[in-house]
Amino acid sequence: MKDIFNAPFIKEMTETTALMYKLGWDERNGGNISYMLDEEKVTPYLDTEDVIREIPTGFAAKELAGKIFIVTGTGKYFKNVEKDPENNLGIIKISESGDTAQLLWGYSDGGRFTSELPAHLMSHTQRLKANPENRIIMHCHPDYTLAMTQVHEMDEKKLTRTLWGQMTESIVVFPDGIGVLPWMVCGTNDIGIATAEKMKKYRLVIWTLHGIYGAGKDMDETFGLIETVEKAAKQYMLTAGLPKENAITDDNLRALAKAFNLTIREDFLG
Ligand code: 2HA
Ligand code: ZN
Repeated sequence: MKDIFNAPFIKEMTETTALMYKLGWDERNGGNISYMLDEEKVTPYLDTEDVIREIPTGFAAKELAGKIFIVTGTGKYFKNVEKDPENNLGIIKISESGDTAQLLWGYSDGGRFTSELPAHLMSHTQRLKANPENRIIMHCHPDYTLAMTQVHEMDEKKLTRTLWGQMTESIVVFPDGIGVLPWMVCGTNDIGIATAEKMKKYRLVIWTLHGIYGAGKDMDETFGLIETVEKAAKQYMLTAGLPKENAITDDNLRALAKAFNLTIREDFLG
């Protein structure tokens, strides 16, 4: 067996959590990431039949039976993942019934996966239907996005249009727009179901007064989606209340869609 501490997926998790912490997106135990790993990328490092312990998932993730994920731990700090990945991360395999996660590696102090596992697994299920290449679900609490949820109407069309209007790159990066949930209790199956419902249509979902979810085929795509929303939200918050001299028009957005061959949510314009 190769040394798992050299596995590319461990490096991706430690580098990404460290970067997110430094950006201020993941205070204390805030935020979580789940990354679906193709079995052949895991077997050089781990015997995927060797189960350390079984942990109930709290719901039946049947469609993900046999799938392997590396997931941040509950109560763990992104700040600490890089210095102790084996305690702060875990590799789990979803059982046949979907209601148990078989721990293959990690959570070394007896811990378990993020409390947001329902939202993650239900979102993986929906995003895989939309795009079989989807691998990552990422959740965090970026400042400007969060601030915006206090002062902007939390309507999907209006919020997306505002963010598209903040900078030229927005619509190029997220032409499919942003789903919005009202404030809800986090860590529950209910918020998981509601998030996954939005993930049928969107790769980005904002939880009002809480944070953001992103989905993508790899870390760069997923991180890039959230980073771009956060940048646009920053523009909004930096200029909120100031008189606007210039603005991106619907026609500008249509021109971008044409130039970049984007399938945009046309009904979010006008
Ligand atoms: O895991 O961010 O939503 C901490 C959270 C809960
Ligand atoms: Zn959160």
